[in-house]
Amino acid sequence: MIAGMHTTQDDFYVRNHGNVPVIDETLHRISVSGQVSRPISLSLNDLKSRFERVSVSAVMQCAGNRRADLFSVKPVSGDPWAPGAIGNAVWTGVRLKDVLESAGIMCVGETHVVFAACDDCEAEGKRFRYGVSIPASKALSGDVLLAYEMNGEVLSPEHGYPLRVVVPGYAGVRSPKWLASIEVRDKPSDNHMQQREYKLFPASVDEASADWENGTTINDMPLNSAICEPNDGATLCAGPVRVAGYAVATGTSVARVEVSSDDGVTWTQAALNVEPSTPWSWTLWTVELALPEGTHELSVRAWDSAGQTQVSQVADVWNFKGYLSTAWHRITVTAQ
Ligand SMILES: Nc1nc2c(c(=O)[nH]1)N[C@H]1C(S)=C(S)[C@@H](COP(=O)(O)O)O[C@H]1N2
Ligand SMILES: [Mo]
Repeated sequence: MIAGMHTTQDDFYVRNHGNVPVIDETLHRISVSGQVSRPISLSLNDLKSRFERVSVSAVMQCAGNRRADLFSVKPVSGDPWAPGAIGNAVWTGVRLKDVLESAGIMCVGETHVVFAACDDCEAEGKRFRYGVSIPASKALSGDVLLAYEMNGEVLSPEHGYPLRVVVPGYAGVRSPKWLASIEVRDKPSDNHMQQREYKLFPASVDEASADWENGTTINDMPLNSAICEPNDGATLCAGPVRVAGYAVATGTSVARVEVSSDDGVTWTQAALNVEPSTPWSWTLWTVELALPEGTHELSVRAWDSAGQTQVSQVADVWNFKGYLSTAWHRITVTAQ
């Protein structure tokens, strides 16, 4: 079920690689260092009083959203997310751009903005603090926020209190919660989260053969859509059935959403509900299908403003880490 255009904090999925740190907002400082002419250390109060307060409505989604679908081909590692590792919220805070500019960011050649967080993670027998990076070009785009509110409420501990990064359009992994520091430098973060997770490999590669230097770093999220209503496996009354869900595009916009009950032979176009004045939100859609008695497989696919669509077969997007599961979303329902 999608309750509405914006997902409440309580309904919003939570993805934590480590603990939920307990942070005293009055003592917490965020440092900005590296290739800057004026390294700074900011309290939450400094951020709120020195920089413009701005809001951006944007989707947060895990690169592993819809991973569960990939298991039908071959097992993958990671949490078997259904289509619910996604939400849309109004994020409020300050522009990362404004903070970087006040520190005097120096971009010479390839430049990255490296974030470190406060949570302790563990992988390959090592403990480390969560950290990732984004290219400076994205960091300076104006829509990337250091956010302290979600839907007008103070961030809850699970969603990153007191401060998180929100990188609209990028995979959730690039939006660290419990932000501790920002460093500007000439290469991406050395952190395990950047180097050994959230990289895309072809189907022929497995855990043992993966050359991590050559995997594609997942930043921008691809076109995707999913059916949220009815539930997979539901039993319904035969006749007109309301089918609803979301579609999401980054960089482009959702132009069309279609639902099929005959494996893509024919399609019915859905009505779209687009949030005005933000390119980073999801598009909600609904359609009414007349379903006769029997068992039906329903599929959805979206088209974007560049005329691209989703592939039909899960096998075409399978990868051993289970990222970017974007084939047509299919559910099975029984009408009686
Ligand atoms: N510090 C920190 N930030 C993090 C994570 C984390 O484990 N630690 N998980 C990331 C991942 S993989 C995702 S998908 C999003 C999820 O954000 P949410 O839990 O607020 O929905 O947070 C990202 N930011
Ligand atoms: Mo994620």
